[in-house]
Amino acid sequence: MMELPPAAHRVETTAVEFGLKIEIRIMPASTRTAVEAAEAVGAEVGQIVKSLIFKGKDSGKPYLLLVSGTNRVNENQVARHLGEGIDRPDADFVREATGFAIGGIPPLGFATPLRTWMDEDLLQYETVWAAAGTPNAVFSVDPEALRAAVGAHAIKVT
Ligand code: 5CA
Repeated sequence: MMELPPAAHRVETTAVEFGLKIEIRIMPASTRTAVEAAEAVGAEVGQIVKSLIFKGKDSGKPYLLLVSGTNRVNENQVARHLGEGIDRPDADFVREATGFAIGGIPPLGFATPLRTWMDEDLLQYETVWAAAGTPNAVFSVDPEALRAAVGAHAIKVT
């Protein structure tokens, strides 16, 4: 197997543990944003999984939302599912909660598991692409298989 950067290797190892079949690709171009990732892999922006961290307003705890690249999260809508309001945390909080840096946050591979929800719009695609731990590493996956592997509920986020 190709040698992966340590952050991408953590994603790979977790996928294997979860029985999720993924193939990580290290791209020559940036995949830091959903638009860049879509360009790099030749997919629609909607097929890109944004792994977004939110912070519970009451608990201060992190939540992971897996969101279609074309969607903007309606925080009030999502709060109804989470049971508390949410804020967007700063980059330090995201790093602390996930162990990864913004631009490469993956949907799995965390030292401490994150409570995770998935944008139902991702499930319309046969294949989606998510970050694999670095700003130029991605992997493709069947969205339903990803949802099941991470134990996420599918919800409307918009
Ligand atoms: N690799 C791509 C596609 S998979 C990616 O990670 N896209 S992303 O959308 O999931 O990650 C970028 C997101 O990080 C942005 O949508 C933005 O919401 C968030 N972000 C960017 N800068 C900051 C910051 N300074 N603090 C908190 N969040 C940030």
